[in-house]
Amino acid sequence: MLEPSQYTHNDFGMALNILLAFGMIADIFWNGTRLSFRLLHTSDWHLGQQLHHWSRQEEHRAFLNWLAKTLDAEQVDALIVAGDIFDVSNPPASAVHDFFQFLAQIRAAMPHLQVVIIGGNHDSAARLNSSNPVLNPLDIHVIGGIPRTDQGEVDFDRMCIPLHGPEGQIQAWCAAMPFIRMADLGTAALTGGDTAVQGYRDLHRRLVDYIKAKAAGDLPLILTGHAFMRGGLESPDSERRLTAGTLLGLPTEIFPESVDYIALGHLHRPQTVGDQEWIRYSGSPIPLSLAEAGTSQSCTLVSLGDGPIQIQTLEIPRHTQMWRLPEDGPASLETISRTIRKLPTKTEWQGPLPFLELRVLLDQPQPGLHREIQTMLADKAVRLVKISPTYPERTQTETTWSGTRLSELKPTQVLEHFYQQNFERRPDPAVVALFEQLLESCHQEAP
Ligand SMILES: [Mn+2]
Repeated sequence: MLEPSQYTHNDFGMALNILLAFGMIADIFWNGTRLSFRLLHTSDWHLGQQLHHWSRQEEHRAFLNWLAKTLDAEQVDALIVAGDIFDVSNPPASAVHDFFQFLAQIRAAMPHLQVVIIGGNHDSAARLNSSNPVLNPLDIHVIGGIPRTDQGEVDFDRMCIPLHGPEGQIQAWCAAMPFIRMADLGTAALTGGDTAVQGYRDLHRRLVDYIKAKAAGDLPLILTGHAFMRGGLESPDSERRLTAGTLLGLPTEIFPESVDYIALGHLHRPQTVGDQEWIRYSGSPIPLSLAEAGTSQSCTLVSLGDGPIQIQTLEIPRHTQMWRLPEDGPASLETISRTIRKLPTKTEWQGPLPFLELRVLLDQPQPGLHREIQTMLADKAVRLVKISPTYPERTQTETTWSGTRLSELKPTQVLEHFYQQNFERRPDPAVVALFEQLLESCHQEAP
């Protein structure tokens, strides 16, 4: 027979065990219902970019440091970089170094973080893919261009990436669609219009169908891509315009409806596509042109779980200021020189020297202007990017390029000027679109 005290002890012990077991079940259930997966979406880093010959490396490094800290602080499970990792297909060694340095840094600091990187129109697909033998085993997935099997078929399996939670279980799937080149769609798509749209739609649908067939259960599906969507707010000084055949901008109907979040790259200003919150451009992490100086840069943090998807933008601190002076528009040289006098000197200023654009109102081109302004700026804490002249008496339609450097013009502007001179009218939009397509293929074929 049991002693009363022992009996009481056992009784309590059993009750405690039952409570604990119940608690564990409740905990599993509770955690199960609030299970969430966090991904961070960024794009268009353009590592190696120069702003009118000024290096952006310091800004890029500051961003990558901020990103590494943010991934850790926000307990992110997957990082998605939606194309244009590098500014050019053959980036400088210093940019490639910074890219690998960053990947090594986050791999060491966050062992469970997964990384998905797709190629953009500025990237060389082959060059990005070349690091895969080293990066893949580290759970860093690089899809430089549309992968193909030995038989030349699209390799959907390579574009379909399971995303794991901290405990290793699959919590979401990523459909990683790199920038689609016209050659990926076949010759029929070159005519543009519906055939091209059909080509894009087919590729996305087949990829999503492939994942649905492979994935067990009803897990969130994220799609990442690099494309110009119709109605998007462009930043023409830093983006190379993308056309699909003669089509400018793709409709959202190319994406299957069953996707939970679409992480896009290409446009440099953060924006949603139409009013669809879940189809989004994260934008570039630094302003890539003077025109983007007034836009703030951000990354997108997405939480996926059983409840509705949660989207949050994380503003990226501006490392280097970008001044476009005078702020209220072009002004006379006299006003400009007053503006310059008010600028801080190098001894007064702390931190990176701001970039400067000066907007000058001129009656006629002034050959010595650049030198004159540089003399005025000698001890000022700025890096002169550009002097933008405006001639008030000229009409908007008249194009005059005296004093304009060829490097300041877009190839399309040169075409338009040439066309105007030879045919005395503006080129047809279809001609411009074909020219842009030709230009894009030249960029892609560059080594
Ligand atoms: Mn870009």
